[in-house]
Amino acid sequence: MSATKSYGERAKLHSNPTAKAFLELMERKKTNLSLAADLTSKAALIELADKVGPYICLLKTHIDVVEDFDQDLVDQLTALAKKHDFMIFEDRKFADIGNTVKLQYSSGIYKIASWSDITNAHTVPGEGIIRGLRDIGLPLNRCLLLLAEMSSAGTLAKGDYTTTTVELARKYKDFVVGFIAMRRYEDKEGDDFIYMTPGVGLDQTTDGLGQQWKHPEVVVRDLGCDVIIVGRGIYDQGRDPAHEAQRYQEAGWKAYKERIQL
Ligand code: S5P
Repeated sequence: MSATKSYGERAKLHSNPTAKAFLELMERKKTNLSLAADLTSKAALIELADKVGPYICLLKTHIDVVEDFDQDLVDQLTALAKKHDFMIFEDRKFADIGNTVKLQYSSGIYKIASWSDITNAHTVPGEGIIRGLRDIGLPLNRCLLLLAEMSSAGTLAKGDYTTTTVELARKYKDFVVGFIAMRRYEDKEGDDFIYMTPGVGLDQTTDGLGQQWKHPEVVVRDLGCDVIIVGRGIYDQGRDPAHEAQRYQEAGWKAYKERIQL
């Protein structure tokens, strides 16, 4: 059962090189915190990533909200990833047919596949979306998360949709390394998926727009997820991002330790 194993033990056994490197990174840096850096200015995004970098394993971007995006932003984020030892996850939520997502992933202004270690996709279109992204990502050592559930109120990603998404992940294990999910699913022989969970907050439970925030203890210890994704809880106005990131890192790590009972 991967839920009770340490990230380090799981890294040793993992067959996907990027997932392996990511699990090793979490163990080495003692953090399961991902920053959701939803900022619209390049300078602000770089400043936030530099401040919060020491506390995170993963920087999650929405690169298409940045108003002054350029290649230099990518170069700077990549340099910060090296400096602080974190990986990058462009939260693109691909949702089209295989041929179209190949173009969206590799081309256009953002060229996501050239810099983002991890990206994600909805399974609404069926398995062609995974095959298209895999054609581009696998040769570059990238990997994919599938959105099996969502954190927002009234989400349609549930029941059979979630079950089929998990089956698709098993079918394309060489490229699909985990899920955006609200809880850990039962393992089958040979499974070791990484569960990343948004909708995490220490101080508030909702944003008035459908987002639902849960405590890291619930998400990691009780529901078995591996990575907490936190945005506004860290960078909202009036907060000190480095201080908040440290709080979330400590809370996430404590919950993980309790889960694996070290
Ligand atoms: O179901 C989801 C999936 C994702 S990736 N719910 C989410 O909130 N997200 C993302 O997580 C969302 O796009 C945002 O970037 C982040 C949550 O940010 P917060 O400010 O609510 O913590």
